[in-house]
Amino acid sequence: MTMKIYLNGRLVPENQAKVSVFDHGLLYGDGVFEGIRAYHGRVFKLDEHLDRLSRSARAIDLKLPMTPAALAQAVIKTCRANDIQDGYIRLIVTRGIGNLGLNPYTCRTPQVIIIAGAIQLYPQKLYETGLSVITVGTLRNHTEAINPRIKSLNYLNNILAKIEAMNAGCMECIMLNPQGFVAEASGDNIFAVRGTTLLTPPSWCGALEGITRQTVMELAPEQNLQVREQVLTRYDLYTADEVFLTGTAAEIIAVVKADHRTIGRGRPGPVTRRLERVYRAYAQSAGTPLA
Ligand code: PXG
Repeated sequence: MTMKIYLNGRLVPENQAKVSVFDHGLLYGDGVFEGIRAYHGRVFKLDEHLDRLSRSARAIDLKLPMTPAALAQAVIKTCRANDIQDGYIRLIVTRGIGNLGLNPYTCRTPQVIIIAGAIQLYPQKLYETGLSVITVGTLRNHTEAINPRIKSLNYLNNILAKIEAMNAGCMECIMLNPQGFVAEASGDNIFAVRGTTLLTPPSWCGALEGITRQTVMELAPEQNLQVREQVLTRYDLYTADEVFLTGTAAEIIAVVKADHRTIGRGRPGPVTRRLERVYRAYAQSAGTPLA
């Protein structure tokens, strides 16, 4: 079946969904995006994703050409047009067409693109065994270079980190910030479990304010778990009872090895497994209905 892509107010067949070679999204990675999940005919945390998109756009001085309400309607319309019940939605706003110079103000009209399709998941086996990760040499962007709170189209920082991880035989990595504190993984947030406390780096340490991270922080108290945003070093990961990653695609996944060291007992721990279950149940029962 041909996918229908939302492009500036119109749904077009995928082979006609094209952007200009002069779009600054392509020329400079100048733009913002969101990766959103649909579960059982509902869009999960749509308003939270749209809020973050608005903040990302503000942060790069990009004026969104549509209101959040109109963007929400466009997301829903695109899911419906593609018969999406469970899937992955990529919402992209590029700076638009300009000339070859950097100047973003030569770009008149931001381009809004929405792709709703199938989701690429980690194999189930990895949830059962847990991930091995390594700390990479590529540091997370300095907050005063490109703030990692911005979900921008410029993902080279994360891609360079991912390359190091893949070449070392790992699917994910730990990225440190320029001060040497733990920031996040290349495409996921990170938590350490110490007793009944969940520790995660504050966003100012170089982490994206993940929607999954936020959801875990909200679900934790009901599970008698405390959450603290805290500056973490690798010491905190190596000595943790459990470590896990959170993200829209991965949901919650255990980390059982970091830098060839075994974390906890070397298999997904009880807190991580419980949160995985609780998160999945919640995600499958909440959200903006598509019908
Ligand atoms: N940190 C980074 C750097 C991310 O890119 C997360 C954390 C987790 O945030 P959410 O809101 O998803 O809980 C992300 C987001 C993909 C894909 O297509 C996923 C992300 C980024 C880029 C691509 O799977 N994760």
